[in-house]
Amino acid sequence: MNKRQFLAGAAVLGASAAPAFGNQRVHDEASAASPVILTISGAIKRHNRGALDPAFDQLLAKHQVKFSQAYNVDLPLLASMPAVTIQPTTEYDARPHRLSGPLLTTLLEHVGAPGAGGTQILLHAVDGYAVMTTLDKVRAYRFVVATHMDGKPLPLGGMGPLWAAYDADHIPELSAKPLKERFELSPWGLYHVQVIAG
Ligand SMILES: Nc1nc2c(c(=O)[nH]1)N[C@H]1C(S)=C(S)[C@@H](COP(=O)(O)O)O[C@H]1N2
Ligand SMILES: [Mo]
Repeated sequence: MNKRQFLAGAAVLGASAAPAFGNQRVHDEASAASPVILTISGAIKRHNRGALDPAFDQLLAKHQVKFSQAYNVDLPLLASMPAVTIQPTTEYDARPHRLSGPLLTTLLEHVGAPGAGGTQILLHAVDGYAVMTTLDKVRAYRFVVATHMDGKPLPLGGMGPLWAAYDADHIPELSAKPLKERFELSPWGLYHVQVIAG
């Protein structure tokens, strides 16, 4: 894919800032034992943190993310959700690898995202890579928020800690394409998901 999408993604983020929630009070979850590894913002009903803090939400702020409330996700939360395992041929070494973690739809339901198929889902990675897709596609591709590859936790600096992935070998419209063209919608280093009502 054209990497100018990096900038396009940033523009989308800026343009679709969450509406203000007035004085509604939101309490951060106290003294969580595990670091937040994913922030979900936008059109969701559940929140466990307040507005983006430009002082200390440095990476989000650099990527022009804006929200007045959001949902913090840590590894124990992901681990508490039913895990699925897929075994796609990855484009990096052309071999099948076992990727496991909860379905993205499970996570979206947890945070009270809309169920309409046209709901837009922006997947945003630590390197600035961002792709927009729809809930219809997230369901059809059975997107997994992978935490593990071949039984090992995905490292930050590699593909992790989270990799949005799908079993391209078993999705006809993707398996028909060359390996290098199957994974545009598959950001590694996923750290922010924005939900935009369709
Ligand atoms: N975090 C992140 N994920 C990404 C990308 C990227 O640049 N950063 N590129 C996407 C695209 S367009 C493809 S085709 C595959 C492989 O991209 P790469 O060869 O640039 O790694 O990963 C996808 N996931
Ligand atoms: Mo690509």
